Amino acid sequence: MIDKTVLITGATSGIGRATAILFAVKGFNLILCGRRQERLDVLQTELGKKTNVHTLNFDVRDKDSVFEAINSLPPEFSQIDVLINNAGNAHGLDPIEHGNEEDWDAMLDINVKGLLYVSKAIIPKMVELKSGHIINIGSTAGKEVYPKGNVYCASKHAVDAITTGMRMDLNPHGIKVGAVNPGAVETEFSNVRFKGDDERADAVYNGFDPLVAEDIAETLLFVVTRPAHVNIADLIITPTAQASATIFNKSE
Ligand code: NDP
Ligand code: 8X3
Repeated sequence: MIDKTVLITGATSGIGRATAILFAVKGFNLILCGRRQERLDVLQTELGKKTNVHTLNFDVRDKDSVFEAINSLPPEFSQIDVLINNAGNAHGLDPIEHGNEEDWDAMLDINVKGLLYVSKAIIPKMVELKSGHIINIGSTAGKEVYPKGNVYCASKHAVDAITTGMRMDLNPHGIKVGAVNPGAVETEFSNVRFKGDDERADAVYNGFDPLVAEDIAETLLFVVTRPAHVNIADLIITPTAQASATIFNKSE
């Protein structure tokens, strides 16, 4: 058992779920968050056989729920050593003139403001203890903009800026801050973006080998297990077939 507690948002699917599974095998204490209770229950049962697991059900958009959930942690889980801000999604892929305002709200509220609320609930204790590690899941979409990506890219550019700002502000307190920025990872991401249109979602990954969630989980394990004097500030990871947000080496 590793004497470190890791809180992962968006642990019910994709990157967060794969990270929870790998970190459980490695013996980290885990606080797993999401909105889908039945998936949290399965994680609690399965991963609870390997390590200490506590689950929290809240919507990161709901500020009060975020603070209530994190403040309700039992004493044995109340010192969070590592925060992985992973919850997020794209909603829609439309030119700006056809953009759906609800999609815009969702992306900015979840990917940006939700990340801030969760961080705000956890940072004060890290500051008090003068230790901690925050890893924000950004994206290649936070490094470059692509056609129709407008607001999703803006939300991930915001994550990029917030990560840099957090690193500067938390530097005097001995807290590590960094980002992991994946390219195309085959998860439920595209199903959410295309609102359950599986055919359109699957087509995103046709003709090349995308990353899988476990690739990002292994990367996060590397980031978290560096010695105390080493901080991975910013890391981009793409499929070999992906050269930029729009350049893919695809088979016909
Ligand atoms: P998934 O859709 O598979 O997982 C998203 C996770 O976020 C789910 O666990 C979901 O849980 C949680 N989530 C979504 N909305 C909320 C909310 N309002 N409140 C609380 N939790 C929420 O996608 P990925 O695993 O791919 O995405 C994880 C992160 O990686 C995101 O930040 C995404 O932007 C980023 N990313 C993904 C890439 C990809 O190609 N897949 C590439 C680059 C970055 P629940 O529904 O149970 O609440
Ligand atoms: C997810 C990667 O290229 O679909 O952040 O925006 S992309």
